[in-house]
Formats: sequence, structure tokens, C-alpha cells
Amino acid sequence: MRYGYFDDKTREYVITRPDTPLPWFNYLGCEEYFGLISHTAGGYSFYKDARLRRLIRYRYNNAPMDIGGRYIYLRDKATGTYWSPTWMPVRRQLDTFTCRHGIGTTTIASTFVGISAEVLYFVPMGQNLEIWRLRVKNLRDTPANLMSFASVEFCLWDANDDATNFQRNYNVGEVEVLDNVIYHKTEYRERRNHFAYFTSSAPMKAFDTQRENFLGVFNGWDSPQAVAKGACSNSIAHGWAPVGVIQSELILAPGEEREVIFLLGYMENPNEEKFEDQAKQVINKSRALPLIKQFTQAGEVQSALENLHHYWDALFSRFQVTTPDEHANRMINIWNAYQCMVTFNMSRSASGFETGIGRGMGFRDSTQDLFGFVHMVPERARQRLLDIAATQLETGGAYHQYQPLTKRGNDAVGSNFNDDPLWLILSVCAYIKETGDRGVLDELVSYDSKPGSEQPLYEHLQRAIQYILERTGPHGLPLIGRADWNDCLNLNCFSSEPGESFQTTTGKDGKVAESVFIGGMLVLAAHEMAELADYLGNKKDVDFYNKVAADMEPIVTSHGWDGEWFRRAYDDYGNPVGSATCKEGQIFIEPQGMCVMAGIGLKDGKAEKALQSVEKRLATEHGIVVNNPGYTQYYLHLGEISSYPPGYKENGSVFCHTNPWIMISETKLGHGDKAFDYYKRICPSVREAISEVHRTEPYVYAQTIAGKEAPTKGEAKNSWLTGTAAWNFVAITQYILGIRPTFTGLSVQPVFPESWKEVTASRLFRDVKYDIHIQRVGPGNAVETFVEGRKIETPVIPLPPPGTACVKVEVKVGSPK
Ligand code: BGC
Ligand code: IFM
Repeated sequence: MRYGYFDDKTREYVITRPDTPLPWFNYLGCEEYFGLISHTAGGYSFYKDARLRRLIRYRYNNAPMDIGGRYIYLRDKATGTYWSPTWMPVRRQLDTFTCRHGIGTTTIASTFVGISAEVLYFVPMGQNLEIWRLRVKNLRDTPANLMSFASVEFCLWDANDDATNFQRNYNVGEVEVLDNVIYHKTEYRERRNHFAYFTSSAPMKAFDTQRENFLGVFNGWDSPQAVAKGACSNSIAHGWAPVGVIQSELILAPGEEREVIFLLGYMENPNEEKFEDQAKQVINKSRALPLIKQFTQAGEVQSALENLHHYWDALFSRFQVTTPDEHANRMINIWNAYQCMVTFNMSRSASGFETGIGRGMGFRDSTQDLFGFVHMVPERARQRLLDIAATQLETGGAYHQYQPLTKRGNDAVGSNFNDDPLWLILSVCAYIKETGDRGVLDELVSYDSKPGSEQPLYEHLQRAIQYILERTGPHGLPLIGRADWNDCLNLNCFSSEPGESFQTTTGKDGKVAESVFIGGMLVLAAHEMAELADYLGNKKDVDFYNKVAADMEPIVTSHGWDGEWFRRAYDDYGNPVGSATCKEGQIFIEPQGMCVMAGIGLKDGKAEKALQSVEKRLATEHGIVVNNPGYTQYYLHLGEISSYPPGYKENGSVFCHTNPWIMISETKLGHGDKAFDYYKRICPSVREAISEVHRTEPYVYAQTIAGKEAPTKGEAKNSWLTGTAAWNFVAITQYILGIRPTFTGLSVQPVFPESWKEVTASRLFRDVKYDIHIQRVGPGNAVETFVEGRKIETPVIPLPPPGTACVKVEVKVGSPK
């Protein structure tokens, strides 16, 4: 069942009824000011940091789930009837409802009692403010006398404190109302540098800034007493809960339409003013006034909207494809690319499932996210890499997480997730393949953010490999540490503090648990390093890294091989995990994907066998589950993985992040049909048709889909902020379509379904536009490549002479060789 449809022309998902299975979110802003917005206008905004600079208050795990946001009420004076054109929070049955979630814009429209209303929300480029453009039209043949109430509840900036420290925060809230603007000033006393403003293009008839005056102590947002009465009370908040409510009059002749613009903005006094105003302790309101003047004009709003569209046009136009499959087209050209940009901006901080006050940036998460956005924002990717690398430790290990504001590693979470450093190699190589910017390797980057410890980025990569080589276990496989990619597979014995939500101690002083996954990943990373060294002309390192891979490979294929598939690990007692000899958790997806991607077992049939086992034991109609059978009880020596009931999260769900590893592996074996079949099973656009089962947004990937052992199989959770976005983009574009950046040029080597006759693509690569035309001329995957009509002998297109704007590439797939 569907709750809307894709409008690919306008790049929007159009939700046609408000009662979706869950709140369906979108994001506003793409620079420093951000917001989340649900399809019924719930959500919140923040400046740079979802925890420390939050503008709008939002309560997680609430009932209803999504309440609090950017709400406008309309009230008909003649009857006293009031409603929200966004359905929430009043939830009056509307005559029509649509929410168009677009790229950086959300437009919610409805009609009720002969009045149509539409609210467009977006953040203009270059600005720290959001626009709500309300258009109201009188469809009646009599005049309409309406009142609008636009409202926000202010967060007292630090979202964590805001949600917990009431003995303090009921006393600190301060506002000021001056010349049609509500200023939210809390915190100005001690920090003197930031404030929010809320204003409107129409004159305020009245306002409220104290929540209790607007709602009434015992009312909710669904029935504010001021709206019921038709009048705000011009309340000024002294402590308690500051809000911004702007009441305006809308008297409309039959057929008349009016537009009112609301602005919510963030403003900082510059440092010198902060200093000067210390004595006065004032916020500099005059700084906000020019912006208010500008963005309350319809023409300015329209051109800001167009600028935003151009920004996204430019990003997306770097890679556009036409395949025979509309789902693939839609995901690659629009939604998957968009989700990759959102994970770039948000990492794992703020979503419907991440509160914005939890973890900072993940080392492993952010390095992988880069695969999906590096072609769109290469300069920003470069900076991101340098920031991440600076949190690496001198040992070559890495902090698992770091704070985006301070850019320092997080001691509380620690550093011994032993796969982490290897992701930096894959990520830096992806960046250089995309850009050719080998100079990045010479950038001096500190270790553990310590001044004086700076070394070239290349050395960071070398130390990452060294870190693994220095930490191997009894079978010669890499030690797993706290965990590898699977954060919840905690095989070592770490003493847990009393009061921790799950226990990871076995009471044995364990240090020997090993990871087959990291073994495979080391082979992959060492191959990358060898290729990189070759590109740099460094023969010594080529040999060294080839040897690292060659040494680990036989260890993986002996101790890491179970007979039908790759084992997952060895626990701290030396017993295999992910083996037919185990009672539960006999097979895991991760080592099958990682080892085959690393090229292990391609020649001796192990890869083929492993993928057959994946199909037999793990694949379901909703995607491929992470392990099977799921653990039915808690095991101290396995840790958090077994804290989840079978079929959920790391214990047997379709952990979508890993599915593209199997898609890529299938292409390595030449199985285009199988790869694309797996692609479609978790593809949001395909699953749109079963939205009532899938439940999260049909336009973006979720982290997990409940697995075959779960009572709610097929139900997705934790949408938006997941490494799934980047990896699926890589699987479909670089492996199934085969359009893959390499150090020496763009390579085109598709492994797509036999039934596909033709694919075209336009790809900007190192400032040159590649017009690619792929045609199937026969079965199989062998290619013949023509550049500007001339046949070339490899699938890698040589870099054209400087100044070349466009290169035409013809690829014939299935050519008899
Ligand atoms: C996982 C969670 C887990 C957490 C613990 C996350 O990355 O997705 O399942 O609870 O890490 O560290
Ligand atoms: O690999 C991790 C990732 O870093 C965060 N989310 C969960 C994944 C699997 O545990």
C-alpha cells in the first residue's frame, strides 16, 4: 500500500494522506543551519550542533510520536472553527492534504472549509534562517475573515539540559518583543553571543511568548486556548517555557490569495561586540534587521528558493543516469544522492531516531559516508578526511567517535574498534580516485589532535595497516578489539561498569578474540595501498602491501573458512563464531561480503560457495539478514549482539548497510541479475508499494529491516542516517553500472542484468563531463570500449588532455571477445 507517489520531475515525494505509518521526515538546510521536518510540520532546527545550539524544542519518544515543530493555525472568525493546514497538531479531518518532501524543501498544503492553505519551508543558501511561506486562498464565494497563529516552542539551546535540568531551566528563559519581532534571548547573560528571532511579513495583531498563556496549563498543541478564543494575550515569558506565537489577520475577498512569510533565524554577535557589550549584556538586534527586511519580501524568497534549486541541480547533475529501471534511476539521480548528502551533514546526529544529543561523528561512519558524496562535494570531502585523520592515534588506531565542534576524539567511547583505521585507507583512496588530488597525502595531520604530532596523511594510512599487523591472534587473524564493523559483536572481556545497560564481561581477562572480517578487510585495504603506491610510483610500498595481502589471504582461507562460507570470528575462548558447528549464529553476512570484495576465494570457488550460502541461508524477500539463526538468549561471551531479540538490529535483521557488499561481490563473480535482484529487495522506491509493512520513508534507506525471525518481518527502523546510503550508491553506480573512478581514470565495466539493453550516463569526473552510452550486444559482461569513436584496450578511459570539456564513451557489453 502506498501513502503517496514519487514526482520525479519536481524531485519530490508527494504524501497524499497525513496518517502515514510513521512520521516521514525531510531535512532543511545544507550548510550551517539545519532542520528536520516531518510531513505534518513536526521537527526542530539547530545551528551547527544539534545538541548545543538547538532553536526549536522537540521531545523524543513522545506520544503522539511527532509533536512539536513549525505549526500554523488558521481560525475562521465567523464560526470559531480552527485547524492546522499541516494537519498536526489539531488533526481536523481535512478535505485535501498533500506534503511534498523535496530536496531541501517541504511544502504542506490542504483545503478545509473552502480555504486552501500551503506552507513552504526551506533554508536559503548562505543564511542561518528558515523561511515558512504561507499562502492562503479563499475558495468561497463570500469573504473570509481569518486569523493565523504561527508558533514555535523555543529550546533553551542545550537540548540535553533542556530536556532534563528543569530546576534551572524553568528560571532562565527570556524574550523581548520589539517592532514585529520576537527575540529569544535565553543564555545571552552568560554567553552574550547568540539569540533567535521569529517574525513575519504581516503586522502582528498580537503575540504570545509564554507557552502557558498560549496553550493554557492543561491544554496541548492540538487545542491552544488562545487559538480557541481567537486572541493571544501579548504575554512576555519570564522563565518557564518561552514560545514565539505570531497572530495575524487575514481578511480575504472571494477568490483572493494572500502570502505571509514567517522567518525563524539564528544570530550571533561577533566576538568584538560580545566583548564590548559585556557590561550591557545585550543581544545586537540590529544585526538581524537587514535579513528580516530582505527575507520578508516575496521576490527575495522566490529567488532564494531558485538559488537553492540551482545548488542541488549542480550537485546532482554531476552524475545522472538512464537505465531501464525507474527505481534505479530515481534513487541514483535523486534520493540516494540526497541521502548521501544528508549523512554528510548529519553523520548520525539528528533524525527521527537519533536525538541530536547522543554520539558525535563516528570514525567508521564518516569515512564510509564519504563514498557517497565525494563526487558531489570533493572539497568538503577533503576537509572531512583531514578532520577525521587528526583523531587517529599514534599507534595507528583511532577514536571510534569524535565531536564535530571540538574535533577531538571521544575518550568515553575509546579507540579499540579494530576495523576503524582501515576505513580511513578506503576513504582516502576513494577521494584520490575521484579527484586525482594526490597532494592530500602530503598534508600534515596531527595524531589525537595533539599539536606537534603532525605527519603526512600518507603516514597515517601506513600506520593504520601497521596497527592491524601488530595485533593478530592465535590463528594469525587480526584481533577484533572491542568490536569490528558489527559494533555489537563484543567478543572480548571488558569489565563493564555497574549500571551499564548491557554487560560485556565474561569474567575472563580476554584479549584473543579474532575477526575474519578484519582479515578480509586488511586484504582489501592492503590492495588499495598497493595500488595507491603504484600510482605514486613507490615500488617499495607496492611490494610491501602486496605482501601484506598475500600473507593474510591464506590465513583467511584456512582458519577463516568453514567449508561452505567464511567464518565470522574466533571468540575469546578460541571457538569459532559464524560456523556450522555453532548452535546459533552459524553464518554471518559481513565476512562473505568483505572477503569476496577483497578478491579472496575468487579462483578456488570459495567466493562462489560463500555467496550461494548467503542466498540459501540469509537472503529473504526483504533483503539479506546479517546472521542466522539469530541468538535466542543473551551470551556474555558474545555481548550486545545477543541483547537483541532474533530478527532485530545486529542480531538477524536485514542490516541494510551490508547488503551492497553482497551486491558488489555478486558483480565480482559476474552475476548482474543476482546483484540487481538484491539491490531491488531493499530499494526504498521498490518497497514504496509495501509502505504499510516497511513503515519508514519510502524515499530513503533505513538502517535495518526486521529479519525473517522477527514477528514484524519487513518493518524498517532507523531511517535516514545510515552507511546504507553510501554503500548502495557505490554498489549500483560503481559495480552494477560499473562506472567507477580509479586512480588513473574513469572505468566503465558494467555487470548489469541480461535483460538490460541500454544505459546512458553523464558523469563529471575531474572537471570533465563523460557522456557514456552503454549498449548490450550479447550475453555476459565482456566489454569493448570506444572513446570518441576510437577503440581502447582497457575499460579505464585515459584522462583527456587538459582543457577537455567533454568525452564521449561507447561501451558494448557482451561483446564476443
Ligand atoms: C549500533 C547499536 C548499538 C550501539 C552500541 C550502534 O552502532 O547500531 O545497535 O547499540 O552501536 O555501541
Ligand atoms: O558498523 C556500525 C556503524 O558504525 C554504526 N551503526 C551500526 C553498524 C553495525 O554495528
